[in-house]
Amino acid sequence: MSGSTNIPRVKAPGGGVIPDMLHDEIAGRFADAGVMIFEDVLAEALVAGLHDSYGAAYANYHQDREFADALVVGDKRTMITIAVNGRFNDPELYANPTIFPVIAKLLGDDVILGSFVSVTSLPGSLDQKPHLDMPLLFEAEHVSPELPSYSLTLVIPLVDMNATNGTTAFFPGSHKVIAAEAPDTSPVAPDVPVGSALLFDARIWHGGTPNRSTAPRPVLYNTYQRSWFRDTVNFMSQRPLVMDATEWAKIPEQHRFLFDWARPPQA
Ligand SMILES: O=C(O)CCC(=O)C(=O)O
Repeated sequence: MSGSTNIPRVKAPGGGVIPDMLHDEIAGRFADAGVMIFEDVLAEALVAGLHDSYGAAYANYHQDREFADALVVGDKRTMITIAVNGRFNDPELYANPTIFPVIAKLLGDDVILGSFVSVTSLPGSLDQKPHLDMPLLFEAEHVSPELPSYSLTLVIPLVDMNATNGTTAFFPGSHKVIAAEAPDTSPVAPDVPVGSALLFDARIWHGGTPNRSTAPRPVLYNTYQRSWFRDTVNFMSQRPLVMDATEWAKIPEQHRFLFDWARPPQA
């Protein structure tokens, strides 16, 4: 196991963006732990608006059953594709000025946004089995811990992630270990309040914790990938990225590269 047993937290000085000179150091700390929390990166009002838009468009998924276009990822827990439109079509979300430079440092400048979804746990959901979101890249597993990151997920809570609503528990450093199951240690289950966000490496062991509240707990899950990498296991029955030509036109030129691979017809 690597030296990391906790989840590093990063806060931009004065609530601004992180100076360029610190990106290498932050990327190094991320590479060691495989998970990192970025504090106070989104205005609470912005997240409240996203929560409203999410509820208006996706409440029909708040049922304990299977859907043709969503994935059950655990007990009362569903992965839902969120269309990049309205409030969700916002560079603060997909190219956040504090977090994105660190993502680009870790994945290279030709990084893409591979999927844009929510994971929503319903009241009464149980612990999710610790897992990796996808199989390791090479069958010769010993190769994997040596590799730099190739897929990172940014979790943006739409309600506070905590022991009541449910959070995601991580085994820091486990992305550098070859194992068929999660480490035999206690995971770290962080509080991630609305306005903060959490980044994790696809190779880290993790699992959602129970939702003990009376309301659904949606979190946005933006997965960034090196341009050559595709997730071949989680999107068998739903599209990873949904965006029509009108929304495409609203993406500022400098961020188009994130979406180019999924460019809609007529865009
Ligand atoms: O619901 C959560 O907090 C974690 C979800 C998760 O890890 C997954 O669906 O892969």
